[in-house]
Amino acid sequence: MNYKKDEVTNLLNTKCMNVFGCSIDDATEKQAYKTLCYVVKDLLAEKRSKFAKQYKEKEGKQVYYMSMEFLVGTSLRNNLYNLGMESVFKSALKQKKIDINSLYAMEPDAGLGNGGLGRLASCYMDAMTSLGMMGTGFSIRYEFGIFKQKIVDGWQMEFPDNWLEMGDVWLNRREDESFIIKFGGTLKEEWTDGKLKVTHENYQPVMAVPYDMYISGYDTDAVNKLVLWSAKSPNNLDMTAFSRGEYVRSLEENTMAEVISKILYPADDHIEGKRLRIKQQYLLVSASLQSILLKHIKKYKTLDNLPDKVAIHINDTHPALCVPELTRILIDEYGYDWDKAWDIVTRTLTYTNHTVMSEALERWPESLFSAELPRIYQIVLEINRRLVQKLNEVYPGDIAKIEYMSPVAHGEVRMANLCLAACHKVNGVSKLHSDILINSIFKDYYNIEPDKFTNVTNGIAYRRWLCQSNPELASLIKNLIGDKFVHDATALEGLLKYKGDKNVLESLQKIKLVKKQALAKYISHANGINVDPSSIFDVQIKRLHEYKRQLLNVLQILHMYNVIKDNPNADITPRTFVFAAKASAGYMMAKQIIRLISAVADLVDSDAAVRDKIKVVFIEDYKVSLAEIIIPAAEISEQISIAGKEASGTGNMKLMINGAVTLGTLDGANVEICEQVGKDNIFLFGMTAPEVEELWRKGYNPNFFVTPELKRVLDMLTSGILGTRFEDISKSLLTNSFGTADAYMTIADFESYRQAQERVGKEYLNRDKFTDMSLVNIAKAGIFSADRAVKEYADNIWNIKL
Ligand code: 7GP
Repeated sequence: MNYKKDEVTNLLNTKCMNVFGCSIDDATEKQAYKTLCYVVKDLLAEKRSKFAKQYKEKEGKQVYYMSMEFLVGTSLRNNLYNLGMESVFKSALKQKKIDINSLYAMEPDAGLGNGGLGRLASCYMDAMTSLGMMGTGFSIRYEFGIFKQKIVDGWQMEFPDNWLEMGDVWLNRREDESFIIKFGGTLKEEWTDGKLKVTHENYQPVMAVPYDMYISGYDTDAVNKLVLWSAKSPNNLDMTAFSRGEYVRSLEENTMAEVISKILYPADDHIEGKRLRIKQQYLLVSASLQSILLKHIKKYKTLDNLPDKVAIHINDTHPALCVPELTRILIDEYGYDWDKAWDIVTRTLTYTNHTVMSEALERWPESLFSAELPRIYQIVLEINRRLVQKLNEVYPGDIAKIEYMSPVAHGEVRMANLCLAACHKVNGVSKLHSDILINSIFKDYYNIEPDKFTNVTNGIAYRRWLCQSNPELASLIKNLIGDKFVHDATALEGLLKYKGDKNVLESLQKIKLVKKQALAKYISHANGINVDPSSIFDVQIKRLHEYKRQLLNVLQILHMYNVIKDNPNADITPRTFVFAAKASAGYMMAKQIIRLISAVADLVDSDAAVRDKIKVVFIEDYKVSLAEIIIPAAEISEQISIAGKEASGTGNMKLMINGAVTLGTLDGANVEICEQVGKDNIFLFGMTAPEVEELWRKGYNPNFFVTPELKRVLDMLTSGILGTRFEDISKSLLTNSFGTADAYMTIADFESYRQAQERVGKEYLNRDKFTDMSLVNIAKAGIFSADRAVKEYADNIWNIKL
């Protein structure tokens, strides 16, 4: 968009006057922030309306991306950048003595997600828009997003995240496009004219009210929408109860309804089978599908062509109720018979799996499911009956297999099986992960319908993670290879010709130092610790989970501590270990590990012989906007999950494109990162996925893998040297009563990790060689762009021509 400074000033003044009754000169900082957001939102609205009109005329196919999570982060800078208007706004505001950065700093993160899965959804919205696709995201307008984390005496404490206070500036409420969602109740069945009619009675109605958030893309005519549903009681107040003086009861029903969209469940890679959660899921699915179908029928006067015009994507199993709900709407509301409805359902829906962790596979007790969603339950039973009939033909008499594949069995409804049975495409999120899906957990489905399964390796919105978070690096790259990479990330390969170029390496080092200084400043402010920007910045930032093995990292730090204690002159390259991670609120072991990290940080810091060599920092409240500060400063990217468990990882890609070198196992997308950069430009260690499997098969006893160095470290967990005795952690690693100790093979991989860390320290000393590695990582990161990933979804999964 092309606006001059004066025009921008006018826009700001008019908006400020309209909303706050004062000119921008007299606005408070909060008013200035809101004014700026409203102006940007208006610009997006204008673009959106043009885009939607053009699109309507084309009658192309569009995608609806259903996800219980979108980890949007902040939008202001991203929108201005994408509109190409950052500098004109900056200077217009500067003229009014307002620093745009201080307005950026006021924006809260929209933390409507937990971690990788939610952030991926947001990266894909960005990419769809940048590619000019018509794509709509659907989720829930949680009043409280992912909790705010504080660390008190080493313990994680959770506090509510009231993001709407300043974050609602981006939302447009569209009350008149609300839908009623029916919970509970009973079913009445009647036969009329040889047809069974099911009526849902005595249900509790809840109104789903949509709020739109515009999603911008880079240098594109497109503006897309993320639609967030909020739950509301359809009856405002029970006036009879109110007039009888029963104020509280009169409000009760409202509160019961509204609680559905109150808060995001803070669990990732595992589930909480709670009643409220299934209600959230059904609210999302039912409201979104009702809205999609209504729009479709208005435009095309039929739903027969739904699969030709619409792809509905199920982001992990959380929105898996799309399967029975779409079937229900087609049958109950639009009069389709089963076969025709099922044909439309299967050709419209697609599904991505994001984890192989068994505790994350969603299953609902049949009793809860049928009580909350009686009609949906009935449809699920019918899907199940028909499927079992079919499977009996394919696997006659193999009851165990058929049961394993069934959506309903052993008193449970299993959401993944529902998706596998209904969706015409199913994908994993990295080559290794997709292979594991077809060779193990989804093997039986793969055997009957191999063409259904495919892979799309994850990608990131790299313009946010590189160009916006690290403008210094982006501008160096522009000077070296031009700006093609801003549209096409694979152009970054052009950097390879600067391998070994002293000047370029020096510039890269300078930029890294600037970003490390910025992070050091943040740390000093947030943690009151001074870290040395010339030390290696070694970061592990991700959700806290045992499979991700933050514990392996800490144990190795304790080992380094011992090495320095034994020999204060030991040849150790100074290192700053940075951790940031939220633990799910009820996950005790994860919380203990955070406590251990804090204890190790204190131990190291209290020791004069050690603290100049190593520093350990746990930065609290990890979130998108914090990642944007940490990632550009990182030099070592810790991706150390046990092989076979991290579906892909996306932090690994963000770190790589900022020049961090991966220290990792051959897990998830690390495998493909290694393919890209070659073994010389990554620090690999540990068992491979097949080796892990083999060791489990043979029987794993961690006690056989404890080296003398490790023994010393493990003893420290319980000796009292850390202030607290970490008995639980020690037991989880070593007590092998039922062959269950060390479920993530931290001990088996320790020695190999220790050696890899030693290599890191040594190789860093040759700064030019290390920076060369860093350069190769940046150059080879292009393939991990979300633009590439979304193109693959469009081509192979959604069947959308770009
Ligand atoms: C994550 C995976 O753990 C991570 O490896 C992957 O990169 C990311 O999804 C995006 O595909 N999974 C989750 O965040 C999650 O909650 C359980 O999965 C449903």
